[in-house]
Amino acid sequence: MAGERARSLGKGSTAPGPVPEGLIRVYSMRFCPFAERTLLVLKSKGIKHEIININLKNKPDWLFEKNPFGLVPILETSKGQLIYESPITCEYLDEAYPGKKLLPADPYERAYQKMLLERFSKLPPLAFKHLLAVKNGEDSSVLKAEFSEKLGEFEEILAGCKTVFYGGDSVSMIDYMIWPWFERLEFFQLPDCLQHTPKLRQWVEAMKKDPAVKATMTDTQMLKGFFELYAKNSPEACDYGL
Ligand SMILES: N[C@@H](CCC(=O)N[C@@H](CS)C(=O)NCC(=O)O)C(=O)O
Repeated sequence: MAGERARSLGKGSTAPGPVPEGLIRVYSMRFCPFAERTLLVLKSKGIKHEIININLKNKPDWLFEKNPFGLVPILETSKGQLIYESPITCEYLDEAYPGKKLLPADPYERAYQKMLLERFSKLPPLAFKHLLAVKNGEDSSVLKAEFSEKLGEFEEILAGCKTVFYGGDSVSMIDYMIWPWFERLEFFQLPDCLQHTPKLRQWVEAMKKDPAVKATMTDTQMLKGFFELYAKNSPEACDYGL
């Protein structure tokens, strides 16, 4: 029932029991970029965790008791505490667990990363709309131009940083928060968007060397196979490839 490659729990399933002491649970979905943020932080900090995959096309009723929005990711602690919304789950993990801190200690630097994340939040809906437009055979050029323009802002910001990553010369929280959408550029049919962003291309190459990134990468063909089913509302979508 638990594990990265475990089949998802759907309607009619029993909610998993209490989380064992010394472990944190993440309710996830194998292809979800938001859940990937949480997994990146769990893996980067070496936090012992168990993964419960959720069937988002046939949701268990108990999912809404864990998160009123009915979305993943959700964290559950051994004390029964529940934490949802990906940036909040990641900040929680960074604060609650020892080891490498992913958010900067300096209040301005922390605020800066959160402002960047807010700016980045315009990109995922655009990427998704672009994918749908291509899939439906519609003209996607305006969406692509808008996406590229926003990406250009992130190129300029990185050039201004004069470091490999957005928070310095090692990976920090903001890099993990935005990475899942860069990993999916080909899936979103936007691979050539990096053509005019040399700094971002270097950043992507540097990110690919990060152990947490390596551990969470999903093959584009798998993503495409998943999305074919997801777009048709198939209850098999979330278990694609298992
Ligand atoms: N704002 C949320 C978004 C999470 C989200 O949209 N997750 C998707 C999966 S990628 C989901 O649970 N979808 C189920 C649905 O839309 O009903 C976060 O950052 O955690």
